[in-house]
Amino acid sequence: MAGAIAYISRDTDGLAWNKLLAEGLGPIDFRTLRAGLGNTDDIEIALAWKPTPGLLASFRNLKMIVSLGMGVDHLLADDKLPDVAITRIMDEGLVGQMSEYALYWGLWHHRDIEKYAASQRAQQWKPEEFVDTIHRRIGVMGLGTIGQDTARKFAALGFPTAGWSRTAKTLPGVETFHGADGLPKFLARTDILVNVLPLTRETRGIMDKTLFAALPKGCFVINMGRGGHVVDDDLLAALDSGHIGGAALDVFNVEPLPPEHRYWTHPRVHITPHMAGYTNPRTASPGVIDNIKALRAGQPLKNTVDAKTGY
Ligand code: NDP
Ligand code: OXD
Repeated sequence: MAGAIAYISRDTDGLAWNKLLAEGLGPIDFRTLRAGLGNTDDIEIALAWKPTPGLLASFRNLKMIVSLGMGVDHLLADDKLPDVAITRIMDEGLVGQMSEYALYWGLWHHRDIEKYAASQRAQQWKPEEFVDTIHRRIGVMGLGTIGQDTARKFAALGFPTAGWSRTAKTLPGVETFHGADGLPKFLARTDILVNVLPLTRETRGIMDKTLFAALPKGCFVINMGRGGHVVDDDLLAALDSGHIGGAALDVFNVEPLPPEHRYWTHPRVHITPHMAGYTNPRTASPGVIDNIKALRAGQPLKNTVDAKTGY
């Protein structure tokens, strides 16, 4: 039998992955952190979500790390990460959920649902001022797998939609901006900002007072990238001043969000517990199976991660 596949996650037992990988690969030696890894010299492949720093370096015969999240900052934060191939899941189910999350909050804000809920509580029949869809400008920061899907879906609903990326991109129906020079223009035309950047050296803290000041007054912010993108005090100050109209936050600098954090009670902050996109083994496993087969056949891998850019 080929080398062992280790499932390194404290969140779930890995049974679904074991079943799906065995269906795709035939008999496998599948180990889990929860049940015990046995002799770690046997481990050839590690499927990992937030591994303890240094753990992967102790697997002496490791050949490939598979990130169980589409984000890989949890791996690259480990300064002892072994020098082996790093790939990430590519999960169309997760991508769809992420777009749903952005669409939900975007439409919730656009259609004033919170005001109507308050009117209902007061038993008031009170139509709000109408904003035409063609006048509500959506801006998606990060035009990768998730950002492109999100931008396309907003554009399909008729919202003027733009995206911002590191390198130049063309996306039908979506206005595109890139690089530091493109950021101010992108922000100035954005009424609902969706962040779905990866967390890297360059993007950490990018959502700070300068960025918020460059957005039009009343802009609604949706963060489903990473908490480390946001300077929390700057966001709170922008919300308190009314410059930022509201924020839907799925990810935080510290998770779980500490009980004393001001976000919990802020009237214009909406919190979800890092649930915008769940890794779905059913939709994520085919790409992982292909990569395991490719690794064992000495063929090129897909969905590789560039440790230099950090994504
Ligand atoms: P990709 O790697 O496919 O795309 C990243 C995008 O960000 C690219 O368009 C890239 O530009 C752009 N980018 C990277 N660095 C910069 C920069 N310095 N300036 C401008 N743009 C930049 O990522 P995904 O779409 O797959 O995922 C994005 C992130 O979403 C993940 O890293 C993760 O943090 C988060 N996520 C959150 C989840 C949740 O449940 N909340 C679930 C899954 C993911 P270019 O195209 O030029 O390379
Ligand atoms: C991911 C996540 O990166 O769930 O996939 O955050």
